[in-house]
Amino acid sequence: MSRPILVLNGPNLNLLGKREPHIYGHETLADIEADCRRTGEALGLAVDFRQSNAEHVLIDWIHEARETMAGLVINPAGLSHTSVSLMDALSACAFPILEVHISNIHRREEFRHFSYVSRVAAGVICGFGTQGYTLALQRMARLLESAVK
Ligand code: CA2
Repeated sequence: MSRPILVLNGPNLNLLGKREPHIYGHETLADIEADCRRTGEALGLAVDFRQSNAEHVLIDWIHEARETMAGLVINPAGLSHTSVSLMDALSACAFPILEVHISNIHRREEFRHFSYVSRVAAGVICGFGTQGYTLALQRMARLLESAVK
């Protein structure tokens, strides 16, 4: 049985669809999870989808993922721009890491233009709305396929 892909969501993403739809759209995190599951099934990838508002919980899940997951898709939310600790946890992972942002962070405030996570990610998707998650899963399938060849 092959390992699942962990899809991790950082602080405040539980509010998606409930506030600021002009930036993040109308889809809720549950809608995104359903999209990821559908896409994962089509790609033959099991998806483990999680969200936490706590940095230490995200870091603990990343540590655990090192032994249990095949890859990581992460929307680190605001922690992208601030967390050396999250970057350090990610840098200890051997599997592919893909970073997703729903909004185009480069069109927004200057402080969102830099991401610590991008330094350790194999790729970054931003500004594609919630579709970015399923695009990342497609890319993950391709990366894992070429890794076994
Ligand atoms: O565009 C993204 O996906 C972000 O990662 C979202 C983060 C933001 O800090 C990043 O700069 C870009 C914010 C997540 C909070 O989402 C909310 C959703 C609805 C209402 C309030 C916050």
